[in-house]
Amino acid sequence: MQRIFSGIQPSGIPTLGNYLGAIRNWVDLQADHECIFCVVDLHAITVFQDPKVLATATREMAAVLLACGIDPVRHTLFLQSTVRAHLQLAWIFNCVARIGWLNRMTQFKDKAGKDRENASAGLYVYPNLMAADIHAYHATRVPVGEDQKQHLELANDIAQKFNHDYGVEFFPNIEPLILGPAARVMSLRDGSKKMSKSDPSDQSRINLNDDADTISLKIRRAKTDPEPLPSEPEGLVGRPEARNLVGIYAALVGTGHAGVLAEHGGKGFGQFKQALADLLVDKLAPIAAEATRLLADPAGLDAILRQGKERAEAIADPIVTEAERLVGFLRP
Ligand code: AQP
Repeated sequence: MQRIFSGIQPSGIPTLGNYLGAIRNWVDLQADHECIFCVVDLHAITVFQDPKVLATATREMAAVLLACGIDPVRHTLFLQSTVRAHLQLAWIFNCVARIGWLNRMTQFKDKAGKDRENASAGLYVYPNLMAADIHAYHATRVPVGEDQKQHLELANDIAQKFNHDYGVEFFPNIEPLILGPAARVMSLRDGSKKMSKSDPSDQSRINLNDDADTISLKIRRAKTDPEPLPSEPEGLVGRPEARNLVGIYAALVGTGHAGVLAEHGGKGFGQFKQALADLLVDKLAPIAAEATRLLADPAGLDAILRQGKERAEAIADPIVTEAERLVGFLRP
């Protein structure tokens, strides 16, 4: 059975984008993989987080993951900062990765924006920590959204250079799994921007804890154009907002764009948005209800995360100890 590792930042409430691009696939992968899922709080602080907000968001993220169907009994769910092996290996990888490689990372450029000099050093070396997250478990498959592919290529480059420099075959090659028909969900306010949990506008996204009224209102207010829906996918070219809403619908019902347009082509957005909102409420309301139930029992949630930490350490500690030995660190 192949080992999967994947993480999500507690940088806000998880969104519909996180759900369709990542979490939903994680749930399915549990059937035939050994899965390690992590709330990556170390990654979250590469951009300043208010400590109280971070603590709350970390709990909420864990609850939502469980509510979506992550199984903490058969698989492993834990908080990244509780397993020190991530940091130990990340430092080694900071010394293996080349500055030129990091300079090519488009996500750093996107996240740092124009004021690059003022971005944290952590944001710059974030891909090295991500490589350590995966390699600390010798995971071979990583389900990610399209936007993370470049970081996985870097993780493979780091592994190869480590193996080459130390004359070993220690870290395996990682295979990205880009799954699902809606690999990239876009902002409800701007079809050219990805839906993000840290977007300053709450109206740009559907949060997985939004109630039915909020979901309906956000979809009603979602940006569109004045034309009715086309009856063929080609008609979505140059209409990013329409394409996004059709893509979300398609991902939820499990058909392609063509299937959705065969049913809804020719309709105005008023009618289509109502159908989409109903579908979203149907799929997401049970998740929000279960997350609320889990959050009402903080001790129960902590126990699940502590068990996850112990299981994660049992795998990662021996691997990272061996990496340290290969590097030449003494353990007198
Ligand atoms: N809009 C999206 N469409 C599809 N997949 C998405 N993912 C994120 N946004 C979308 C996927 O969710 C996983 C977890 O992401 P993350 O939290 O580690 O970081 P992110 O990609 O930066 O997600 P956000 O929501 O945009 O967070 P912030 O706002 O903090 O930057 C990843 O597999 C990602 O591809």
